[in-house]
Amino acid sequence: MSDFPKNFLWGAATSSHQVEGGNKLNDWWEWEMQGKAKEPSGEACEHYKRFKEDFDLAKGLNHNCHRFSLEWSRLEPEQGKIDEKEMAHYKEVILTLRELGLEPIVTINHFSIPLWFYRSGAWEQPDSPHIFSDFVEKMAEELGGLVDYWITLNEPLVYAYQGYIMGKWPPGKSDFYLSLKVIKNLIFAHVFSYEKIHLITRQRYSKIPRIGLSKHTIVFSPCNEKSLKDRFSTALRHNMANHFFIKSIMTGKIFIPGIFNEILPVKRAFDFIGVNYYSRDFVRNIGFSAPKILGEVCTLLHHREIGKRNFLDWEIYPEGLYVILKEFARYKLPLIITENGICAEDDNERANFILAHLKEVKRAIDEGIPVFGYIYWSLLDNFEWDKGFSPRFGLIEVDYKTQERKIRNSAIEYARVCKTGNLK
Ligand code: IFM
Repeated sequence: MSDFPKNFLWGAATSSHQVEGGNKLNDWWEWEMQGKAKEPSGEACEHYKRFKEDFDLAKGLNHNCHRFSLEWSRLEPEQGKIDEKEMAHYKEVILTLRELGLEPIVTINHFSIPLWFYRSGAWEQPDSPHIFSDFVEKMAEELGGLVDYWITLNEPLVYAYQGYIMGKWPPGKSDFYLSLKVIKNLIFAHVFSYEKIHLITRQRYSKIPRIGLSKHTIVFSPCNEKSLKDRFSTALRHNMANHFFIKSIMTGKIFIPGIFNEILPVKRAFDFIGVNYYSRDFVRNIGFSAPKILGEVCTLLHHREIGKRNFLDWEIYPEGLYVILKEFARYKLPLIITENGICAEDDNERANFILAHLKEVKRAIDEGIPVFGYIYWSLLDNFEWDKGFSPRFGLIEVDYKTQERKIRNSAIEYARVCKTGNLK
């Protein structure tokens, strides 16, 4: 008997810029050409050409869904002009998935943005939510009949954090208040898109779509349990990083004292929430003025000795997934794990990682939390943004010289669970 609910979605994810190759018209390509990433994405996994072969492999691994993203810069290379050839490409991608019996879970924007949008101010521009939702409207018109599950944005806070606080991703800025503005625009962008997809799909296709976003989550623990200051910053950071974005959309209000008090056109603009979960961080208080009050991530040795770490040095902390699912139950919405994965040189670690995290998902489900799917990150080894190609997250190994695919053992172990729903 399966340990998971009937019709549970099992699969893996990719994102356009990380696997397709040749995405020359987006911000990342320019950033890479300026030598600001570890290495350029180049042809990546050539997934743009090889998607059929890759989906056949996913089917052979018993997946029944697949999450991928549309490349905005291919589809709208110039503002307002949809490229029909690219539109046909993504229709073919979706139809191929459908023919194989893989439910397409379509992310509309997974970080990379067209150069024209980037150069006119990206998500800083006050008009950005409208510009994005105009694009989304066209996607709903074209694809609404083929897609049931939409994810408007992938990890909007990660985008704002890496691009506007850490300066490690385009546009390479370091300005806390600007990052808040970007976050506000991303919230509006999601809400406008939610409304448009619903309207168009209902009117044009007499269908009710399911729309969510993929929220990056992370568990935070205080550096020193006994320090009230550390505990305070930890709680604040935990709340800001995990709940602020979702809570604003749920309540229809963006509120940060002295900074924002904005009302959204609707409340609860979600049909489900996608949870991306990888790890835990320890937090140390460094002051009480903003943004110091959110503390800083502590990398002291004693934390590093607690648990195992992945290739990128992130702690492997399966219980954190349970913690997050329990907390997200407060939103009273269906939940799906849209990303969970490990980059590891030893593939046994991947198999253990998947099973350990699935046990926590089952624990949450057994306690009544409505999780309806698990999507591993990633189907293929791929381009890990500023870190280049060295981190290997894939169920399927990619030889970047020959583009040969090799199914890892962990993929076979995961395939057994996808088939039987059984963790033993
Ligand atoms: O590769 C990324 C992905 O693009 C977004 N979520 C986290 C993954 C691993 O870092």
